[in-house]
Amino acid sequence: MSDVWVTLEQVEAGVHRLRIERERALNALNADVLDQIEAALDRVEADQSSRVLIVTGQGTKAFVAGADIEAISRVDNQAAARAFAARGQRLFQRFEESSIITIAAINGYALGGGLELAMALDLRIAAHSARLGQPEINLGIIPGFGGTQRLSRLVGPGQALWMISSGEPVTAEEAKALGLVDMVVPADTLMDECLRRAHILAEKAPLALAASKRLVMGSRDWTLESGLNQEAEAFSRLAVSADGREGTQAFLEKRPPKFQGR
Ligand code: CO8
Repeated sequence: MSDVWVTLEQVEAGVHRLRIERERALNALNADVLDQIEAALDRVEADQSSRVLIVTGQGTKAFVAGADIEAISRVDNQAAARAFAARGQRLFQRFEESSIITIAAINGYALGGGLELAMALDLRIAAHSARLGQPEINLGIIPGFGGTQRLSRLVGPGQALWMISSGEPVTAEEAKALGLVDMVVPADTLMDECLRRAHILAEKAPLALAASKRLVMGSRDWTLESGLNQEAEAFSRLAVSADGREGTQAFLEKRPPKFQGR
C-alpha cells in the first residue's frame, strides 16, 4: 500500500477540508498524491450534503511546491510526459466542474503545479508568508497542469507571460494586487478565515449556490448573450423552487429561512 499523503475531514455540516500531507517534499504532487486527491474529491462529491471544500497543505512552509521534480526527471518519453500533464489537467478540471465551491487555503509556497491547483479552485485566500509562482522555466520546462491558460485568464497575458517566462514568484500582497488571490491574512488566521467563509456559504440555498458557481465561472468562456440567457434560465428555475419560495417568504415573515436543496 502506498503512503497516505492526503487526508479528508468533515469540519462542519457541508464543509470538508482536504490536506495534502507530504511536508518533507513541500507537498509536491506525484502520481500517488494526484490519485489520492482524486479519491478524496470522489468522496466529497458522493456526499449529497457537501457544499464547500477547503484545500490546503501540511505545515507552515508550503501549500504545494509543485509537481514532483524527481518524478518529472524520471520521465523518459514524450507519451509519458503528456499523460502526466493530462492527468493533472483532468483532475484540476474536475474541481472547476464540481458544483461544490472550493477554497484554496494557501499556507506557504504555491509554485508550479501548486499554483496551478490553487488557480483551478474557486476562491484563493493566502497567508502573508505565501509565495506564488510558475518557476518551471528554471527547470527547462513550462507549466503543464493548466498554468499557461488559467494564469493569463486571472492576471492578463502580460503579467502571466512575465511570471511564466521569468519564473519569478510574487508575494501574497503582490498576488492580491494582481487578482491572483482574493484575500491575504496573517498565517495564524488563515484557516479560521477559510472556515468562516465556508460556513457562510454552507448555510445558503444549495441550488442557488451551485448555480452561482456555474454561471460566474462559466462567464469566462461564454459570450455575454449566452451568459445572460443562462442566467435568466437559472433564475427562473430558482425563483419557483421550494428554496426560492422559502427564502422570499422567510424574509417577509422576518424569520431565518430553512433551505432544503430543492
Ligand atoms: N518536487 C520534489 N521535491 C521538492 C519540490 C518539488 N517540486 N519542492 C521541494 N522539494 C523538496 C526538496 O527537494 C527538499 O527535499 P530534501 O529535504 O529531501 O532535499 C525539500 O522539499 C525541502 O525543500 P528545500 O530544501 O529546497 O527548501 P528551501 O526552503 O530551500 O526552498 C523552495 C523552498 C524555494 C520552494 C524550493 O524547494 C524549490 O524551489 N522547489 C521547487 C519549486 C518548483 O520548481 N516547482 C515547480 C515544479 S515543476 C511543476 O510543478 C510542473 C507542473 C506541471 C507538470 C507537468 C508534467 C509533465
